[in-house]
Amino acid sequence: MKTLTSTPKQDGYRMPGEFEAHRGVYILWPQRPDNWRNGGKPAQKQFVDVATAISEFEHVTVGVNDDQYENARNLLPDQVEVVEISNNDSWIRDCGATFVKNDQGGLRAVDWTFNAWGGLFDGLYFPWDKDDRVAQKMAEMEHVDRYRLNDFVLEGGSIHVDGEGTLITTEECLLSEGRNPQLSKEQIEEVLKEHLNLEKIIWLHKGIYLDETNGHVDNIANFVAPGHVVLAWTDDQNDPQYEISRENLEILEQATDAKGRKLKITKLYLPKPITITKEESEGVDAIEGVQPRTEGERLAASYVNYYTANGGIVFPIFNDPNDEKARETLQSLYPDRKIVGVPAREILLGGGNIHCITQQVPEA
Ligand code: KQY
Repeated sequence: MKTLTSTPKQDGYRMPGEFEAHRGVYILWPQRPDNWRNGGKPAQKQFVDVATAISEFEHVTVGVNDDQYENARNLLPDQVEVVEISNNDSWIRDCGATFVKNDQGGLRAVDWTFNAWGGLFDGLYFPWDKDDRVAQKMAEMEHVDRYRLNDFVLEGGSIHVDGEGTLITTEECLLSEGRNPQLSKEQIEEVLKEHLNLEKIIWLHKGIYLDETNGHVDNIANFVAPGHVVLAWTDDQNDPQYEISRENLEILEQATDAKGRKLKITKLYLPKPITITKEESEGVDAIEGVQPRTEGERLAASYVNYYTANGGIVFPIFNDPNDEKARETLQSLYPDRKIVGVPAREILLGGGNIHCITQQVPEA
């Protein structure tokens, strides 16, 4: 694997939309007891369910730390590949590689700097050195060259692209103090355009209320297809989420994409607010410098945090009346894909959801 000094745009590589064909997907195994309750056991069960659901559609590789290899191998079904990939926690959407491809069958990895969602400013844990090496290891395993950005912090969950030159993100995250405070908004745009081969960036204001990632876009909006965005929504005007979603709707309604198209927008209704129980809170080791899990705290639950697989959509369900409504909406958005709901409260308790624990490798 070579580390390249050019940029994907210079070399004719672009980031495809998640709805384009995949070679497979990576997941990392959860275990840290200061993020996952009861030593990660309940979360591991739901990661197994997610990996199993996705494996119906495409090849799944699960990366684990050495001390969990045997446990993960025993719990995961045979069709899921299990390999050792050292990590600090299990959010491969954020620490993993972003893959770019060209029209001649070429595939490469973009390896951003990862600092656990804000580094020493407001990051969620320390250290994050193993996480920051995950993208390089993925490039090695996929036998592709990589672009490494030592001076630019980015998580994969903070961006979505349409594969035709447009990216959506949030100001709350990309302009946050803990990422790239030395760069202006215009300079950040330039880095993204150069490394993902883009012409247009649509800036939403904020992500889901109380999202500990500083408002990742992958919890609030996604491209269904070029020209079509799904947006997390509530009609409850007393919910702080209402104003956030309404502002984003206005931005999307006024936006045009890289091809000059107006966007079609579909609302995906949120579950009712979900909070941490006493038992859940008490199951997490309280460690200084790590995001606390306090009883009664509201979690950033959203159906938008789904994974688009080859021929399928795997989305989180929360034992909520809106689970069924979400399934219907997703089925109408993706008539040719099978819609699979997986109970995901344990993943939510760790601070993210199904999209956050996956990272696809596009078909070259
Ligand atoms: O939502 C994500 N993309 C990651 C959440 C990280 C939470 C760490 N506790």
